[in-house]
Amino acid sequence: MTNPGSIASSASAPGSAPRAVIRLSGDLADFQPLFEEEIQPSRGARFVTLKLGEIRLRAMVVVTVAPSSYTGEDSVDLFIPGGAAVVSRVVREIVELPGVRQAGAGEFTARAYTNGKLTIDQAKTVAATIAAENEAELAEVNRLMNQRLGEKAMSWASEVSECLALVEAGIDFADQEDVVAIAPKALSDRLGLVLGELGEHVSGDEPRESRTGVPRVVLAGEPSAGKSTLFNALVGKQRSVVDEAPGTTRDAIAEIVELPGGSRIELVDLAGLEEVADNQLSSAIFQRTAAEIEAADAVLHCDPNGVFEGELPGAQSALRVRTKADIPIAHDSRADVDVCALDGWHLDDLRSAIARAAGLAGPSAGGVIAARFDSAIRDAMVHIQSARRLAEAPEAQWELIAGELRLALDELGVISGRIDPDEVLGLIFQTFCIGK
Ligand SMILES: Nc1nc2c(ncn2[C@@H]2O[C@H](COP(=O)(O)OP(=O)(O)OP(=O)(O)O)[C@@H](O)[C@H]2O)c(=O)[nH]1
Ligand SMILES: [Mg+2]
Repeated sequence: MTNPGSIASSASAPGSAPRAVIRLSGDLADFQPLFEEEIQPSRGARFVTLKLGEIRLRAMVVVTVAPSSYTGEDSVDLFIPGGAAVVSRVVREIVELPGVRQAGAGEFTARAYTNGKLTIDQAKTVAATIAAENEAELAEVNRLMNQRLGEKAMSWASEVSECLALVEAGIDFADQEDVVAIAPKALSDRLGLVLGELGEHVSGDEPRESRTGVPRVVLAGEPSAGKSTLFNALVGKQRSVVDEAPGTTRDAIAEIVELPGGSRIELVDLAGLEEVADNQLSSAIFQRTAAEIEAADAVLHCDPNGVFEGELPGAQSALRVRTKADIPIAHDSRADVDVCALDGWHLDDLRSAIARAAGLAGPSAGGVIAARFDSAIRDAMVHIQSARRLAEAPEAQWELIAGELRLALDELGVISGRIDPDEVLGLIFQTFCIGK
């Protein structure tokens, strides 16, 4: 996946800032035409002059030299004034140099991996940490990494390879009747043990079918949390009644909302969740609201205090939204997104977060990796199961068993990272941002 050549890209966030960082990696000679001074392959920071056509720009560079740089290649970090126009001009000048091109997403880290600077697990952690958009996602990434799946896959793979070696030995000595490399029963037992362990590491859910229809996203929270105001702001019209009195919304109100990337959701404004349902009507409203929350594809938990205490009905995890963010709070907000529906502050961030929560924005890095590993484990289990069935058949077909075990090993190799990691790498590095 890594094309050779020198690469460059902006490594700081888009938009204006006091300073921007542009990262270069590859052959220093390729970058030399950009500088008035000669760039020596020696580690350290120095001031240089950049040649941008007629313009001269002073900049600071930090040079790191192969093999001790991040990528394992000669690398230069350029610190320049952070105006958007300056940054794009400098990047354009660099990528137009012969031998230099714009770095692809995750390419710096991909190079670090291929040059032996990072293990696959470390590269995945970099990817996942960058991509994790909220604490819940980060926790999921950590859970995944802490399982040390790579190491476990290695031990499963070594057990399966041992079985395979014995089966192959049996095939090689098939003409010598007294040599039995492994008895079918012993093979079946050993494979049974591996299957048991694999089964513990596969997630309970079958891979999710692609969604049909429009995901339903509900606004939940205490009365007067500002749900209806937020609903109207996202819908773009005064559809739901807003009032300062709590308990204004009683029935669920739904509208289709378009999100960034063109995906659509059905946004549902709900009644506030009261602590106590004190009469029959409010009890009925509570039941209806709880049912809506439980059935939703994504829940926006609205709390103007940013505290998010108390469970929502149903075990759903929710996106935490601090509403009324124009009103200061005396403590840190625990929200995933802080918004003000009155002036639209952070509503774009909220729209993107909704798309992700509703599963519309493409999987997160952690999710991609988890899903790929999960399917590798499932596939390995399928092959080991068929090897086992073949071994238990009255007439064991050793060639077929060996074939199944080889396929199982290929799948386990995806997780342990030892065998052809291209596909996994591709998935991982695609989830990176450019410049990392
Ligand atoms: N300062 C400020 N006030 C807001 C904001 N959003 C809503 N409010 C006010 O908060 C009050 C309640 O707003 P609603 O949108 O009706 O709240 P709700 O959660 O739908 O309330 P119920 O339907 O009763 O559960 C109204 O007086 C709104 O004007 C905000 O972003 N900032
Ligand atoms: Mg309301």
